Amino acid sequence: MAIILDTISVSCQVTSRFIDTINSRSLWTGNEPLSESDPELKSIIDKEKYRQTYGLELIASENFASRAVLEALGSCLNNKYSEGYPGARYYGGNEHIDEVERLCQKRALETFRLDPEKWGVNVQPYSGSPANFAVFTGLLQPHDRIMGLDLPDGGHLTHGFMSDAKRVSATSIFFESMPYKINPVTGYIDYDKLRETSKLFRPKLIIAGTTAYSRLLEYEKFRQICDESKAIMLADMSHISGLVAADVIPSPFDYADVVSSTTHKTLRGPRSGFIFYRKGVKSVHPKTGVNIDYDLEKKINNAIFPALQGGPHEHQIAGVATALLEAQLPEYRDYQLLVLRNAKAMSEALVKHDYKVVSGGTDNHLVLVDLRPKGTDGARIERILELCNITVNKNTCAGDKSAMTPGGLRLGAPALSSRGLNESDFNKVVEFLDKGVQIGLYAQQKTKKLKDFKEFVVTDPEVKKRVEDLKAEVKVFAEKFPMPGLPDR
Ligand code: DSN
Repeated sequence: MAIILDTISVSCQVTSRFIDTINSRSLWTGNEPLSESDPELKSIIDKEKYRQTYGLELIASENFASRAVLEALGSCLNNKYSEGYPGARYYGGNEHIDEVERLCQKRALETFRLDPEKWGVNVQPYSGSPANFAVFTGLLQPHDRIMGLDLPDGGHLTHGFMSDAKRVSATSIFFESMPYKINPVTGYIDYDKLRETSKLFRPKLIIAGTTAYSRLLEYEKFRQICDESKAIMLADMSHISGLVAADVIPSPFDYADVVSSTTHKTLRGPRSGFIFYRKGVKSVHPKTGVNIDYDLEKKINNAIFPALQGGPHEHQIAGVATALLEAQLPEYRDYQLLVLRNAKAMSEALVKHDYKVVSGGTDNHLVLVDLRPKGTDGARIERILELCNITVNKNTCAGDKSAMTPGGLRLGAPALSSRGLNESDFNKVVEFLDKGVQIGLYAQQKTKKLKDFKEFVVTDPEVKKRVEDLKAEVKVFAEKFPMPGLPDR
């Protein structure tokens, strides 16, 4: 009997503790704001918002999406599975999702001024790398040959990067890749060499696309070279799609068979991707006179789903749809023209401050600075600038051996142009950059290895003071410019 009473008593205590816990806070309903439901995460997000707001964002592939885009991203569309394509899904309840995806497709074609009879688009790639791999999966057989701009010369990993030691990118693991290069003296793509090597290599696909190249691509030359090697021409316009949308630089659509892109760089949308493909009549059979159609649509759609991806991220697709509507506004064209002017101003100011700009200037949204003549490298200067809340990324320059301590910095104008900075503001930005480089050179004199440098810059009192001073100057400057998408700072 005593044992039974003891057991009942313990069980009552546990129950009462459980009820106390429930009473001490309200039940989780799923309707609590993030600040209540997860204050720890909210405070990290707030710190990131502070960093973005009070710093200078110069990473060439980043931008600030609009409030409308962020709203679409945070909408109920996140909740829905919709494997398949509009009108042919593997889940019920996709009536409105189909509307979203069709709207995005329609706006994508409109934004890039494409005839829906001649071009189609898949808006489901999760981002740029999956988009490129889907193109290869759909249009090539394993071990088919690909040529892309080498990573150290300004190409992307997915364009087939291999190091001396190994095949780094999946593109080089599952396909045979051979790079083309820039001319190290001029900094421009060496089209003659590409033509010569493509005739020997006979690739099935050539990529016209870059991630760290400040000049315009000569799409007509790519087309000729592709025709000579009977290669498919893929233009990866990820970096420049906003400039193409606004029609302020030449468009790859006049020449390419397939065009891939991310949607969050110059385009200024959410993180996502798309693939455009030609459709309709490709040629007329010389003997029979019968039309021969492009066969890209089915291959690319099947590569995205079911071959590579599962359910499309329809909240991202909705955000892309909104960004594409914004891209059709007259103010968007003004913005992209500002990006071009600001990048040029940044490049000219750097030259005035005695920096070596690769290729001598820029025709697009970015500038590649070679720091080797200054006796330093991108890794050290990236770190110093980061401490001062100026965000850049280290980048290889032609001839570099290491991607961890490359000779250059890649600087882009899109994000700060979204905050309304103009050319004279970019002159000021270059003054900040130069001050950061001077701090880096001081720290470099006192240290040998990168590891020692990194330790020194956060412990040496002289460096710490100079960093704090520059960071404070950057804050006062940056807070003058509003943050799109984050109005309640
Ligand atoms: N990571 C992107 C860039 O910074 O260029 C490309 O995917």
